This record gives sequence, C-alpha cells and structure tokens, in this order.
Amino acid sequence: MTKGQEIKIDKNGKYFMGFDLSTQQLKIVIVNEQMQLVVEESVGFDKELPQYKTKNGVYIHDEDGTINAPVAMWLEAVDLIFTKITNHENEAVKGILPQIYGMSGSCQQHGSVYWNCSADLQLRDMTDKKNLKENLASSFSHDLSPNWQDHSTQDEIDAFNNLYGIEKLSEITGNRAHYRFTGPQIMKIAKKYPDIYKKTSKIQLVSNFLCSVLVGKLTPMEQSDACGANMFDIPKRQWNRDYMGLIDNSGEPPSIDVLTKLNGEPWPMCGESLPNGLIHPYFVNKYGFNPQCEVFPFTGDNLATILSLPLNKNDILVSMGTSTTVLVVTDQYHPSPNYHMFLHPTMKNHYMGMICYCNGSLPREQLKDKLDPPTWDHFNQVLDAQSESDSGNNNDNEIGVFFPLDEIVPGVRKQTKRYNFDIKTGNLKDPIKNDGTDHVKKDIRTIVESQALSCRVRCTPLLSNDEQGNKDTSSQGDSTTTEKVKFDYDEFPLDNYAKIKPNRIFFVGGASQNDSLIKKFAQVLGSNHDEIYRLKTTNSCALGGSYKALWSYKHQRSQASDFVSGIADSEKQQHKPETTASKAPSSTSVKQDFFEFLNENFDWNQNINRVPIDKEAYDKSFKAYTAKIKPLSQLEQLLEK
Ligand code: XUL
Repeated sequence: MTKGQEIKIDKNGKYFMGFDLSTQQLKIVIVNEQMQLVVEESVGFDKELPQYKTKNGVYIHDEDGTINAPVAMWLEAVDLIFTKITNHENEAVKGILPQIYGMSGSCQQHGSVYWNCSADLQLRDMTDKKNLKENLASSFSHDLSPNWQDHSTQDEIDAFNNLYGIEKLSEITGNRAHYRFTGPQIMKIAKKYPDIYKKTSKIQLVSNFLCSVLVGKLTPMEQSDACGANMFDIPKRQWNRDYMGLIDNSGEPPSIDVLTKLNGEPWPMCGESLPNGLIHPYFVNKYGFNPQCEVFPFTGDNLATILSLPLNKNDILVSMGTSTTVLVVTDQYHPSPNYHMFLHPTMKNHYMGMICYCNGSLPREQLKDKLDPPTWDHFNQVLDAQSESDSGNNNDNEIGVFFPLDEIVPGVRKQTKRYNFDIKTGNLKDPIKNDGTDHVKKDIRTIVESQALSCRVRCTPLLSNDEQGNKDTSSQGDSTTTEKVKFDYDEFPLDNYAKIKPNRIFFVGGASQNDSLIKKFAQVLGSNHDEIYRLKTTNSCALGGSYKALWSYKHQRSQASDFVSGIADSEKQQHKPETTASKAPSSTSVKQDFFEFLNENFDWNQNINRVPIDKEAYDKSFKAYTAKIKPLSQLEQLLEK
C-alpha cells in the first residue's frame, strides 16, 4: 500500500502479518491472500520511545566501539505498534487483527538477546493485566543486545579467523569473522562479563527473540539467520563444535554448554514451512488476535528482503537502509572471505550472497547537511548537475572514500580520503586535502560513485558469466593475460569488470525513493536487460516476512491435504486393483516452492516502479566507470586498518 492507494479490507478475508525489527524502528505490514499490501505501521525508537535515550535506535560507546540497544525498548515497541493498529482511525484497519492467520518477519541480523533461567515460565505466563515489558522484566540476564554496528570484538574475531584460517572459516560458515557476528559477540560477553554469561540460560538472535515473545515460549534459531554467527556449518547444516568451543572453554567438552545456551540446533530446515506455534493468549486477550494465528520462524532482515521480490539468477537487489547491502540469490555455494553467504530461508539448496556496508545513508546525510539549504532536493540537484556536466563520460580524475563509521567492506577504520588519479594509467596521484565547503559539491558526486563502484567490484564475482550479455567473458578469475585488481582478499581480472553486468537491478529501502541516487547507482552497476526497478514500499523486509507467512501457511495446508488424500488413496487402494491407484491433487493447494509461488502471485503493478533509463548514456557510463576501478583498488590498499 503506497500513499494515495485505497485500503481494501474484506471483513471475511484472511490476512498475513510481516514484522521488521530494524535498527531505528519496528515496522509491520499486512497483506491479503493475493499478496497485496493493505496496512503498514511503524514505531520509531528515538521519537516514540524517548525514555530510552537512544540515538538512531542504539547506544554508542565510543571508547571501545561497543554499540548496543535496550531489549525492553523493543518489547515496548511491540505493544505500541499493536495499540496503534487497534486505535487506527480507519475502522477496517482497527478490526483487522482477528483476521490475521499467520505472521513471520525479519529482524536486524547478528544481534543477540540473553535470557535467564526464568524466561520459559515468564514467557508462558504472560498476562494481559501487564504490558510485555512488565511481564518479562526479570527474564533477561543482560538488558542490552549487541548491535550489528558494533566494532568492539577484534580479539574475538582474531580467535575465530586464526583457529583454522580465514579461508577455512569462510568455507565452513560462509563468512570470515566479523565484529558484529554473533559468535564473536557472545565470546566477548563470556570473557568480559562472566557473571552475565553465567546467569544466561538461553541466547537468541533478535529474530527468534521476537518470535519467542509472540508465541510465549523459547523458539529455536532459524537456520538462515544462524549463518550470521560464524559458528554454523552451512554444508553440514549444523553448529560447528570447534568454533562454538572458542566461546567458553571452561566446560567439558567446551561446546556443550554453548549448544544448550543456543537452545540446540537451528530448526526447522530452510525451505520447510513449519510454524513455531500459535500466537500467545496475551496478544489474543489484549489486542484481539485470532487464537489460531500461526507464528512462522522469523529470519534476518536481508534474508527477508530477498523474499519480497521475484529475483532470478544474476539479478541483484540493492537495499538502501541504514546499511547498504547488495544481495543475490544463487544455487551455488561458493564461499569467499570477500562476501557473505547465508542459506536461503525458504528455498532448499539455495543461498543468499551478500555484501554489507556500514556507511550507507550516514555519510550521504552528513554531506547533505553541509549544503545550504541542507535538503535532499539540493543534494539531488548537485548530483544530477555533476552527472550531466560530463554527459556520461565521467572524465573526472577524482576518487574518494567517506567512512564516518568503521567500515565492513573493506574492513577498515573510520576515515575520509580523496585522491587524484591518472586517467590514462589508472594510477593514484596526490591526496586531495581540500575538504572545505567548496568541495562539498564534488564530494557528493564522489561519494555516490564510490559507494556504487564498491558494490560493483564486489558483486561482479558473485554473478555468473554464462548469462545473456555476459557471454563473452573469460571464466571468472582464471584470466592470466589481463591486469588484475585486488579487493579485500581476492584478485579479479580488470577485463571481466568491463564485461560482467547483472541482468536486472532492484532497489529497496528508504533511500531507494531518491531517483537521482538510484540512477547514479544504476549507471555504475549496469544492467544487461536495461531493467531498473524500485519496490514501491520502503518496508521490503517486513513485506518479505509477510510473504513468508502467507506461503508457509498455504504450503502447510497443501502438504496436510496431500497427506490426507494420500491416506484416503491408500485406503482406496486396498479395495481397488493396484493399477488404478492415483493421488487426486487438491484444487486449493500450494505445492510450489516459495520461488514459484512468488513468481506466480507477485503483483508487479501494485509493488514495483520501473525506473526509465537512457540506454545509450547508461552503457557509456558503465564503461567509463570501469576506469575508476583500478584507482579505487589502489586507494583501498592505503586505508588505515
Ligand atoms: C547484515 C547486517 C545489517 C543488519 C541491518 O549482515 O549486519 O544489514 O542486518 O539490520
């Protein structure tokens, strides 16, 4: 549902809810059985829950890079968002909660929540005489949840990387060690706050924490989100005991205690549609939810985002929230320390490749604030004018990085650096010292270009080169004749960067509403099919969650009906000759996997804007930006680690 669209709620219809517990807000969306968005609601933490005194949803401890968020604030946000729905000015929205038959959702990844041994009972006994915060006031061993922007775990990531080496860690868990990943974060708590760790009975991700609150019992971790812990063995689909053993080596054998705290193995398997349970009576009594409403496993926000769009092989999704992430779906497990690999939440034997940047919207916003007037319109005017002035040739010779926060890719400290480079050789020349206001306009262009270029150089190796438009490339990484450029841990032939493009690009998230910004990104990234799309709603994660709930609900029932018709068939078979045995398909069942379901039912008109592009100019730009790849690689080698 976008602004100006009419809300059509059928009093007899079934509806499905998707959550997104993100860094700065809690959001929900509600869709009908036709996958149409009918309700969106949100609670902003800083503004609507000011008593927690968070800044952008978190507490930042500059002294050691710790960033965390109060768990009680999230509980208050859940009560507040349902209160907003039940007090809604639109009568149909106000009355919709009894019509919710399934819910699922997404949460910021990697964050962990620490429960004490009373958690199970207190979750079970939640009463509508109190609010959630009061009900669960003494259920936690730690009031705070480490946040994905945290950078305080250098010693711990060294331990993870060094156990069997970075390559092996990536091969097993899909990821090298990262500050924010849950394993290193838990290890820090165990070492630095042994009392808290000792009192901790269960550790959850933010995703299964929220799910647990909704069903009123401690639910297991969801498999794909568990891949963000540096401890989950993706090929074996189980926790890796050796990496778990790093957290706490006081027990015998070391990983048993950690396994108990993690509530056993993640469950169910990715691609299955089993629910975690029915919604707890607290929500039925307090807000009128349907007692039969099923709660399906919650996942991470990026993982839910890929569920919001019918992505094909070689399509890329660029998510522009607080962080910028580039996401691809693949059936190949090719882990590398350069990017992240996760299991796909709803498709068996599929994976999500991801590149994640901390410095997404923040540095752009800081530059916007230096303008007079400090508005996005002004920012866009500057960006568009700079793009027009070089008519797609991009023949300037400046390259820069703008990291007000420590960055994930490349893994470097916060810093800003600008350099000139030689256009002919691509070699860096002198640093540009001028960062006065007269340079702001130049910086606006440089920052957007360098953000997009960084996405391009890192997602190209994730794209396959056998697609239409990518056909003439030599196989990835095996070219010995061309110059290679290094990014992070890998070298890649420069030539391939000039040839490999994604097929379609989908932009999602708050900043994707900015046309100037996404056009610039598209010019740098290129598209074989010249297809650039934007999801109309900015709530892609919550939308993906609602689709997961809808598909799971229907898939469950179709499996059950298959099972019943299977029994009926086998009973019939006992009375019929063997040759006539057949299974009658149920007309209402959803037997497809998630991808087929989404492809068949996705409403392009309601959900998507196609962004018009000038093909010739875009092709020219794509080629011209290739010239900036070598200087970017050289600049990254100079950054302070
Ligand atoms: C992904 C990551 C961020 C958070 C944002 O690895 O850390 O994208 O999930 O909520």
